[in-house]
Amino acid sequence: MTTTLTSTVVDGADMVLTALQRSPDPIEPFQIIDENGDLTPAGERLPIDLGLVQQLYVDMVLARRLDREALALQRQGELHLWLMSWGQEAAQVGSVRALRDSDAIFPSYREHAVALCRRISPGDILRQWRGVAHSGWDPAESNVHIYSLVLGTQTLHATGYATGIRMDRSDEVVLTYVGDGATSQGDVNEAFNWAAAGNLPVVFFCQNNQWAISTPTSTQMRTPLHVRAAGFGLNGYHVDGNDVLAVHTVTREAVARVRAGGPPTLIEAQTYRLAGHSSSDDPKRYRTDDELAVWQAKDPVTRVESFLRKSGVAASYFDDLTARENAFAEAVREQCKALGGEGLGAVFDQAYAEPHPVMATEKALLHSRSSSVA
Ligand SMILES: Cc1ncc(C[n+]2csc(CCOP(=O)(O)OP(=O)(O)O)c2C)c(N)n1
Repeated sequence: MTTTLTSTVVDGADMVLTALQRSPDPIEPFQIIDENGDLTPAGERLPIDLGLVQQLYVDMVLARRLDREALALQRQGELHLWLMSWGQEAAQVGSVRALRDSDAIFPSYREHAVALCRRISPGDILRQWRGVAHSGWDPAESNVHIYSLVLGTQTLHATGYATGIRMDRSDEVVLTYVGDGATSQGDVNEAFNWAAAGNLPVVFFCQNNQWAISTPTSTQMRTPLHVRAAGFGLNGYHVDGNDVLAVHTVTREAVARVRAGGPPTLIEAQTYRLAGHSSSDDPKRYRTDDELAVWQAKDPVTRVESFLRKSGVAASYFDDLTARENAFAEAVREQCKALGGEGLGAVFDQAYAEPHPVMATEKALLHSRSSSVA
């Protein structure tokens, strides 16, 4: 009898193990334009809107220029810190351009291309990195909430906001950006679960840029993120995050489903942070030149340029864009310097309602190092 019982339990355990091994398989990332700027078999079957590709390309070129200028400004002492989005332009532009302006966005801290697409000025984007304010812009004007530097918290804000949308019976959708590393935070897993449990209108967009500062994705997770979605009750998508048209197509489809009342969604976009984590980071200390070269060959901007040139787009389009890019760079520099340094002391005064000794010490330290502190 005992033997039979033991045998039954063991059989049951075997069944559980077999079932676990049958969890959903990873899928290849969806791609429309490959690394060489050619259409993939999936892309060949889709109607391609060349005007849209040109618009997305402009957005990416300007975003990359903002990064270049901001890093130079940081090196010149005009910004305290800058977090580069270099290499992630397609993931950001493709996704934000799939939303309505009335859809709310909850970013992390690297979504400068998103902010530009929502017409937030370069000066407003740079403001907090210059240290003259705690944040850069009024979310009510752009429906882009302020950058969140505490990893993953924005996913809970987005989920709470989506609860409000559901209560208002509005058809708005919320999109929140999250990094691969931040998905290890408890907050993010709570947001996934509550969004699914309440069938809330939220899309979680993960830019898997392969690194969380110096920690590679491979040491951070065993199950790919898009596979994990199903366990929470989220729809899961996997896309080439360096292919702007694929990102745009996937996000448009995901957002339409959510807007129609479908389950909340997790999109995993494979991309790469081509620069350091921030202006204070040296990525050569933890990743190889060979790895960088692999991803440089997948550059999201140059592949679209190749595609457009092969599609017969006139040289004048590229010339006009270069002129526009240079004028934009000038505006970035001017707007940064126009921010002045007057608010530098105020960020300490506004951290707590009451005076705080640590803030006083840090403010005094800053005063001793800078003549422009008010
Ligand atoms: C709650 C919290 N823990 C730790 C940090 C320190 N930190 C800042 S960025 C970062 C890595 C984040 O990586 P990932 O989520 O992949 O985003 P990425 O920077 O690659 O865009 C860490 C650990 C933080 N800001 N907040």
